[in-house]
Amino acid sequence: MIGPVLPSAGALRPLGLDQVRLAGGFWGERQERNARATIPHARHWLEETGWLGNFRLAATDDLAPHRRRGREFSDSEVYKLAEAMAWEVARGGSAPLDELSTVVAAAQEPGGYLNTMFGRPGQRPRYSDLTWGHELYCYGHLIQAGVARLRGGVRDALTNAAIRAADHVCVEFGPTGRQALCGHPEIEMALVELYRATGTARYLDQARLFLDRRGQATLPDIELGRAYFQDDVPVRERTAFAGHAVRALYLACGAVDVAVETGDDKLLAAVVRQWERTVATRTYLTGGMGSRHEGEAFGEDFELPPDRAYVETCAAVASVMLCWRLLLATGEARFADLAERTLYNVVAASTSLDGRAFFYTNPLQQRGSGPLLDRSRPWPRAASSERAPWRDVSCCPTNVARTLASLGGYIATVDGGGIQLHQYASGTVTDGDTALTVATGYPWSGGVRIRVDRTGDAPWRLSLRVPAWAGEATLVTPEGARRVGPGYAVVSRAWRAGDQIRLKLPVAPRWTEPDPRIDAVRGCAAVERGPLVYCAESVDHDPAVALDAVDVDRSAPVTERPLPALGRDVVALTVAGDRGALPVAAAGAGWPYGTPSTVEPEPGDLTLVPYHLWANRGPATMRVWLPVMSTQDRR
Ligand code: FUB
Ligand code: ZN
Repeated sequence: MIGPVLPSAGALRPLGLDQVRLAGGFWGERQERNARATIPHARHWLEETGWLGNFRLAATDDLAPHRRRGREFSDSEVYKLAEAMAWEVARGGSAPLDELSTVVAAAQEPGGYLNTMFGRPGQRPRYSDLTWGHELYCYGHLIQAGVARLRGGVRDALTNAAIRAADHVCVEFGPTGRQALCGHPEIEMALVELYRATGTARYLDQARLFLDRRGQATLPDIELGRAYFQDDVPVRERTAFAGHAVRALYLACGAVDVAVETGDDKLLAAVVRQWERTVATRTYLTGGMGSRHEGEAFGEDFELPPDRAYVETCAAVASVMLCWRLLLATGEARFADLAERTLYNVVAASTSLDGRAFFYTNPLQQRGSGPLLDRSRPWPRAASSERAPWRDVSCCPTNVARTLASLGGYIATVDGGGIQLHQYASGTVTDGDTALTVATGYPWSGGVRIRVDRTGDAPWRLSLRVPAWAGEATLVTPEGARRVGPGYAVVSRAWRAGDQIRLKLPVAPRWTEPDPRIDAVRGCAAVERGPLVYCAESVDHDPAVALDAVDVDRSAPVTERPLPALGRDVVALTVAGDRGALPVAAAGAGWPYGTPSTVEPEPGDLTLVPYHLWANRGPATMRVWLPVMSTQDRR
């Protein structure tokens, strides 16, 4: 079985990307685009920026500090791209991985140390800056790339480099080694996966050691506090995810992995509690996490401003990774629900329609459109409303690339009694002598058809997730139709080849309101359709419409229409509202406060587009949360 997470215990066992093959449709097309456009694009930029060249220079010991290019963690982008390529090859595609592997392996030092930033003549000594240096973080990504290769059945220069690095870490940071931690968690889950892939117990022991060491004030008290790297409170005692969002979520992934492999139910329960609180109070409608630009961090409970939302793409990838681990451990649909929301509304949003430009942050409101970006150079994080081809900190594109290449491994599972489908994507699912074909136009339409192509004689259960947003769905089986509620709709029978069942999910548009404690969007509503969050984008409206001042009429019907400019099957929505009156008498006079305006706003419809597709038609302003007209304002 080939997949990114293969636990030895838990409620569900994942089916690998060799068993779940995506074919067309929303995710199949994105996976294809990832292979065709994003992976070569990232490969180009790794060369262009010199981040791959660093390895070549390191191999010849010619890497004085002034010659090294990129940030302290740029090695990890090479590893994440190698991981993406490894999954791509493993699922039957092709990618120039051998070259990357050779270049990486040649830079490794005797004893297993590998980092282009430290330890060579003129550079700072190795492990002299564990707080910011990212050496162990980079190993984590190297090890994950090595595991991807191993799972694909290949033992090559990359896997050897990963194993040698892991062995080096176990000696250097083991019980009798440095009592130290990396400022950026990541290596924990990588070591557990290497343990799973090789059976070598010391990798698991080392992961547990790192996990237990964190929260003991091992790292220095920096300006942002030790909470920034989760070294303020032991992971078992934490109540919600806090600090730097990617760090917090990667650490939680490692904690689940350690808990599952060591049978530590208390640790698993602690992470589930933290996840619950975080989802209840610190998560955006899109599934995005991390509301603060300062420290790229989670905010306080209900601190979820739409315009200042940080919502780093990597945090969304990490959240999907965590949801998948929790789903496998517990079998509970709520984890697949959040993974779905995050995949459709942040991971899918992060990449442009051509697969060659990327968001780093994913705010829910864009106030200024900014310039059209020149695609020939990297850009800072928030230069424009447009996606950038590359950034000086380009952790997100390679993270999305590895996720899409391995997406087949996040769709379906088995248990003793049958198969569970957690995400709906057209393609095939096989497990032993059972084979299914899934055909769906999801998320544009709500119908999912599953045909049994092959099966043994013994009865088994097919479980289909009904998302919480659906409320209810219709399941049509050979025995007839029935209503099914959120969770898993289970069909248990002796199947025959040719049997078909259909799930009909209600994807009609619906209004959604925020908890009033999210002050920043109180009095607003958003429109969702199926798993998709919608937004108003300036390019669909005439310039007189002030998106930052519009109101919507929730009592009027929401209508649907095709929007082929953004893709086949894409559905746009129209809502009634007004074109935005300035709300106070003094507005426009250089002071944004005053008595309520008596000027009647002009009625006007608003077009809404799927949030994940915004900013594909040039620079734009945008908002997800729409102020709702009070009853007396309705005409
Ligand atoms: O520090 C490495 C990566 O860069 C983090 O995960 C991202 O948040 C970005 O800061
Ligand atoms: Zn990132």
